[in-house]
Amino acid sequence: VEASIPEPQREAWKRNQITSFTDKDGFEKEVVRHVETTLARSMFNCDEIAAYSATSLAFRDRLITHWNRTQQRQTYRDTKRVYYLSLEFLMGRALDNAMLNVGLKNVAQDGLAELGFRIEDVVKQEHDAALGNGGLGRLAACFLDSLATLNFPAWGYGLRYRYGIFKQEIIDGYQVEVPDYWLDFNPWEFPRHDVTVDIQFFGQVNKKTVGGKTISVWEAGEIVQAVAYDVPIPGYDTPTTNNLRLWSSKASGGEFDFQKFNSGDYESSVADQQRAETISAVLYPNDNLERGKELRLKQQYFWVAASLYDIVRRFKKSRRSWNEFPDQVAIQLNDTHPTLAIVELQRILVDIEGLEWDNAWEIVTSTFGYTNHTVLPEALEKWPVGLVQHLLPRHLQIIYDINLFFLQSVEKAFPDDRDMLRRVSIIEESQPKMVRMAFLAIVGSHKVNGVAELHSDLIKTTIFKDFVEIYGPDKFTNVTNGITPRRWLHQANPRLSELIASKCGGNDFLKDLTLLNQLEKHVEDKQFRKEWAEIKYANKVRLAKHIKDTTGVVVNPASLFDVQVKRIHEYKRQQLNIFGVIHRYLSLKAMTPDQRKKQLPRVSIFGGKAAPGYWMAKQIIHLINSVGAVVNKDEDIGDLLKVIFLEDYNVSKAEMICPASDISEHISTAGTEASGTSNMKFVLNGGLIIGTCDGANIEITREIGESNIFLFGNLSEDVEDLRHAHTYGSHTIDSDLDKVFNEIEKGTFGTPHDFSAMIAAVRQHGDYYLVSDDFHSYIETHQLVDEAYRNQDEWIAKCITSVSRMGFFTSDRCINEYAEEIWNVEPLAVDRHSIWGP
Ligand code: GP0
Repeated sequence: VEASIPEPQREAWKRNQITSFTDKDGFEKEVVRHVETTLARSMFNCDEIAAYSATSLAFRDRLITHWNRTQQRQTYRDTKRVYYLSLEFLMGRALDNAMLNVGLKNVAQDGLAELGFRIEDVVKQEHDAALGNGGLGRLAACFLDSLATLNFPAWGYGLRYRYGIFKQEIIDGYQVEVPDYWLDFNPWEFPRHDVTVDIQFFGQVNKKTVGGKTISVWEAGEIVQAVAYDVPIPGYDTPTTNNLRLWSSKASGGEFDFQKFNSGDYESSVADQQRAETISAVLYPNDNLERGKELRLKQQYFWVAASLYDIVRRFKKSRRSWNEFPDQVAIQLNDTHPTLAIVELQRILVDIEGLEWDNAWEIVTSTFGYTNHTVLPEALEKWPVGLVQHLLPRHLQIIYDINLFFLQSVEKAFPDDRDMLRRVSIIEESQPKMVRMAFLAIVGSHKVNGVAELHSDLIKTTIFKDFVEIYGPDKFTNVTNGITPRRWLHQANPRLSELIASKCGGNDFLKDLTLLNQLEKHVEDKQFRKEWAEIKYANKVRLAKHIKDTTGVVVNPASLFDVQVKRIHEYKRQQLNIFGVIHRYLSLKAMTPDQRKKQLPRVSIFGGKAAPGYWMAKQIIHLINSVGAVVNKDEDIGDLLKVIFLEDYNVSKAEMICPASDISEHISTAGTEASGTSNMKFVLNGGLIIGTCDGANIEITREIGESNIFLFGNLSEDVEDLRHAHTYGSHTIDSDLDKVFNEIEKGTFGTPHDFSAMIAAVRQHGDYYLVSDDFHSYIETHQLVDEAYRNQDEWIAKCITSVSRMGFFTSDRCINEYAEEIWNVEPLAVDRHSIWGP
């Protein structure tokens, strides 16, 4: 059925074009209308939640008209689109971001005030959209913001989990996980009950001959329906509003299986329904760890198949030949999670569209790009061949064929190297056999990138070394990560953003972050430094209040705030930090009261979630809380040291924490943190960092200068030898660290047994993460931090200088690099006034 309105009737549509509010009165009208109609309330029962809901609905209406026009424009121009496939989108809150991006926050603030609300309280009613674990998911969210801001025709595709990352509670010093049911009221999504795709699983493959040609037909064993939910993504200071499409699973064929229903098997028809819904029920809460669960593989295929169906359907509308597919479509794989998309597109082209294998494969490999986010072996995805066979029988055949042709070409190029074939095979000949997803992603893509220079070099010399030999170095590239300055400066730190704007010629720096370099000429300006310091202090006061409200501990905002917030992981080394804190505590205890008076007061702030099954990470959380319990009530120590664990670290809390840090910790074992992105957020908010020579820390140092960062520890090129020496040589641990361990073992911080495994990991089990090797240099560097902080004037100068040199780390730069080097797409120029035409 043709849904497009015929030309003669379009006049009426154009006449009745929706106009969005632009001023306070218009905004208020919309809020009142939504309170009284959509929410069926009135001024007699409008609480902050209702005010939040109505404000969101008012902005949502605005976004969706922009969204419609953006889609019309993109369809009309029919240029190449980018599709960003990510199993995680860690979006955080939407309202504040929407208000700022469309430039109407002031209007909303005034309007809400007249209606009886403070905008800060209204904004806080929103539940974070937490469909991600950490860096990888948040990167995807920053990319969406940049893609829209830069007017790229781009879509995100993900899963609409009913439960996002769990809510963390700390009970008796331990992490407890609580489900995050976030969909009760979510004004930011549009269910598209008309956009559905049937996804099949299990079954068998039959050969059929059609017109003299043998084709494979996959007969389904089970069908599940994917339903689209659209989330509008507003660009900053542009009408472009892109789409994030999230798929939700449901039983196909309506609510019930009517045959079962009618034959009296009501319960089992409800059970089928629930089984289907399980697919998109919950986000797997692992960061940098893959656990090979069948349901996870089902999620991956479900999401990838629905997304590709949608992409292909859109491509087909313009009736081009298949060979034009890569000119119209670029698909980026955020890690290996969507790698089945490569196989699925090959299947569509060969089995359904009838293309020859080689022709199809050429199209497939020209379409995909793959981003690697880690070298940690435990995070590299592998699926048992048997499981893939069972769930996706036709896909396994295609994987075997892809592998066969690939290995044949390798054999041709390296005729005498049999071991090479074993090493690079997509199928690992282990017991059981495994499909190596990263290798499949490399073979099926035209570009592979790492996320920081060191990381991109490391993948070329370690895990993907053979592939560089096979394909040559040009297939591998680097795109250093970035962050959106809209959320991570303008939204999180409005006062600093305003101060910066006053020195950089207005808000243009938010769209061209290199304009920050204009700050540098004001570094010596006393008044400017003073205002800068005042803003930092106010942000610390705000965090101190949050600490008091949530933990009961009173901290002095004049202390040095030392922050480490990120997922808890042994490679990120929160244990190094807490051992350092214990060392500081012991030193303070050993001092006379007079000596103590000369010490710099410090607050050590930790936050982050541990994967529910990651026992050691949970022990680290417990140790931090146990140390806090002792130190925070020690009257000898008072303000000199406080140790805080902030519960339930998430995006909205990060927006409060980043602006309040003096120094933050990015202290992974060299070579293990692919990039890190919070390092960028902290520096951009006028905090300094202490870190190892790892990930993006290295490039941050290059940009801001060595004198503005506190680097310590062994280098990545030495890690292997050190580990080898621990295992095969004698391993004497650092003497200061030994004292820390002895104190823990004395029971100073509670039952020593609770922490014995953490200590044994260093003392007895080879200290894989090099905690002891880096301890001395870590402690010394923290002394340098203390000294530097005593000179507030110079400290502030370092902060300002650093911010002025952070232009490189905007995700806008990143997206432009992807667009040019990997996607070959161009932005669509937007004319703010022409809506219907080209
Ligand atoms: C990498 F492999 N990352 C993974 C993963 O499973 N989850 C995840 O969040 C992160 C890296 O650890 C990172 O270094 C990186 O910057 C981020 O992906 C985005 O590239 C954390 O900041």
